[in-house]
Amino acid sequence: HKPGKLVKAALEKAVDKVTELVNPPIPGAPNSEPPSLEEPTEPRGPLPPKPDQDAPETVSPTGAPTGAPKIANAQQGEFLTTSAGARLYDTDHSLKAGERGPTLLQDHHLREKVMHFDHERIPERVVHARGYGAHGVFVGYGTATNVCKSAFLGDGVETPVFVRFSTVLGSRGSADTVRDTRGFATKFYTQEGNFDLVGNNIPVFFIQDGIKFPDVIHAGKPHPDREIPQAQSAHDTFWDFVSTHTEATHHVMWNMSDRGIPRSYRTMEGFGVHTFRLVNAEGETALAKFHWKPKLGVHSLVWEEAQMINGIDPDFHRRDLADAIESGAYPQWELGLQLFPDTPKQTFEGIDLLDPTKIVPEELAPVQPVGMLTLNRNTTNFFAETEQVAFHLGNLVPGIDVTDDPLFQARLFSYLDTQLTRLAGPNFNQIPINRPHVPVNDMFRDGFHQHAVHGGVAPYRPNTLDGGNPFVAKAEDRPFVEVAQPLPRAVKVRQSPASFADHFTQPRLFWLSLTPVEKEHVVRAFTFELGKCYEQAIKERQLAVLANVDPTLCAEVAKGLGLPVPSTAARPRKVTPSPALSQIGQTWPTDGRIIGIVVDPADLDGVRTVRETILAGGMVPLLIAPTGGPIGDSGLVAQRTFLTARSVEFDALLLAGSPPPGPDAVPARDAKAGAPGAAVDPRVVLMIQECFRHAKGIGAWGAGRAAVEAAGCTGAGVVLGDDASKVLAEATELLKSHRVWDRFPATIA
Ligand code: HDE
Repeated sequence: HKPGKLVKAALEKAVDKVTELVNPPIPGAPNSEPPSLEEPTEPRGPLPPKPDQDAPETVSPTGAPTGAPKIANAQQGEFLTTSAGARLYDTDHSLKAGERGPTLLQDHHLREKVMHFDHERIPERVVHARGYGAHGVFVGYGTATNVCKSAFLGDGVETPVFVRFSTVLGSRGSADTVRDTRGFATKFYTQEGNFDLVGNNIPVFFIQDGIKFPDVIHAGKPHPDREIPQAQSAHDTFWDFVSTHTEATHHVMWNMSDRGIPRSYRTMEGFGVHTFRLVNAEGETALAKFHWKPKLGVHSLVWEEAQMINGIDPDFHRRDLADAIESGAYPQWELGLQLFPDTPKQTFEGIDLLDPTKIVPEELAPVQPVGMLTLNRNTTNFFAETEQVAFHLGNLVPGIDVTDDPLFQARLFSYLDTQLTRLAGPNFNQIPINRPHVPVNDMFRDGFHQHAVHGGVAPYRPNTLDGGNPFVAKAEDRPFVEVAQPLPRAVKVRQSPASFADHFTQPRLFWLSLTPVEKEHVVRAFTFELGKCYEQAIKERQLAVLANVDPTLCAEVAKGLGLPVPSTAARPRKVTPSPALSQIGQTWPTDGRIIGIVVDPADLDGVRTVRETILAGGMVPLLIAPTGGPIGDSGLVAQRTFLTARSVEFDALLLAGSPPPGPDAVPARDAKAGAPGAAVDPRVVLMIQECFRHAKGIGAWGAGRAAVEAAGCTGAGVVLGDDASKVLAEATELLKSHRVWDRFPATIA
């Protein structure tokens, strides 16, 4: 046993390896070779970034362009190094006293590698932890200039943006399609500094005063004893809170509607929620609410579908957004303004504009388009961009100011404060994704994670030593100036205005504006959520709240829960419905919609034509075959197999054949030999039945019709024919209305 010899041998081996690595000529050229399954043995230039990805704008920590190349493929250069730049010869073996000996403390690379890994995670956002972002551009129409002097709203002005969508309650690794509110936060990198519009997909909020935010979030988050349930409101603490805190009722109505389970981020509206104060070049003010209107319309999942997706594809929404951008189907939203005169009362048609639990129906104040947002670039690095982006309502530009909405005011504190823990210090605006695209001269110095090397000696004002720089801007230099808003004579109180006490008129307005199918979904959502509560008293109290909204709603939910209708029901208030709140009744573009096509390799008639027509129509065909690989000798390739496909991935399903059970099929429980359906793969039968239950268009031609018959699905939205193109045309027509609404039982008037 001679350890000295062993160490020597290991050293010799290592030296050989280093010589091997250092000596060969380094090609450095971009990798143009075909992909190889072998591990590369020589250093080579970095792979080019994907065309739809690009690193954030490279500007210095003070915002000036550096001229440096974008670091799209950072750290994929030729040699692995330590963080101090020393080249490494081995990263797979720790330095040991002999092959079987103890690890040496001397091993800097081991310690550094593990140390860095140990600290890779930062605290997730306390709310909106799960999110997904993308880059894009906002183009102003110039239509807002009479009310708002912000340069980015000017005609044709292009402003880079970063948008982060999110759920509220779930933690970072939770699923996308839970029932929840969605965040819709936009950072505009304008020429007058960053403007952050940090909104939601629901136009009202749970609370009227920011001091209640910890309460509502503590109630909605999982129970503190067992940390169950994750990412949902279907539990006792949530309903305990909202049933006793009736100002949440309006928001809860939206959550329990189809808005709580969007089909896609691309098909969600966005709302600034609060009323903002706009200022024009003449100094005149107006009150305004911001709206994002998706070009594809507002569409949702159905509850069973949403629940299935959470298991089958928890990344459903982020995948959908990234795929759409990658394929060039850039999602678009039009920014619109509802405008109101800035009167001392700050109300409009009797609606208190400072109350964030109230909307102003679009029929009373139309949404006026002021610009278009297009998301056209995926992130290069999720952590660097989506995780590190820090939005803040105080990031305002000339022309847009706050109001005294007490929720808005509290948020102005929270969004700076939270970053101190999450991004570990006060220099988070130096992180590339947060940097403005204009010069920054903030005179803030030092602090954790300071990236700037500030020159000069006088970071104070007034100074003479640095030539008096930086100077404060004069009016013509377009500084941000707070509106000199006169305040009424007041006393300091912990109270809300009387108008904030009406918690039921608008929830009723929302309910009455829905179609019967949408109402049915609201009833089922309430019944599901309350059905998940254990405490009887909570269910009864929430029924009493619903009785104040609408007697039918209350009675239907009570029926589902098996509880009596409360005797306290108030007399229904008179409200005028707002049809604009319903998601049903129009037709929309079908861009980026996904159509599954079940293919029987033995019978491929029409498949190619149908696939090409779908592509030409801007939709996405997905071929589903019994096994992977090429489909017969058609030249087509299966994108899904009966094992990997599930109905929830498609917006419509076409059947080009009735494939018999594939090699890995497990017979359906009720598929007795000889029974109809036994001849068709049971997973295909299931796919058809699920699409049918979820009111999706189903089309079949030729032999495919036998599969639909085997599934026992007939009636509205099931298109059977002999001509593939005709069947597709009809199915696409159905898709324009999003779902085959007639298929849902309409039991509520
Ligand atoms: Fe937020 N909210 N919020 N919020 N919020 C945060 O900020 C907070 C509210 C919204 O993608 C946090 O950076 C308080 C309304 C979105 O990064 C935190 C109050 C609306 C996002 C915070 C509210 C929102 C956040 C957590 C009551 C819709 C995600 C991490 C006064 C208009 C932004 C962070 C992103 C994030 C606090 C109310 C939307 C803790 C105290 C109302 C979309 O600062």
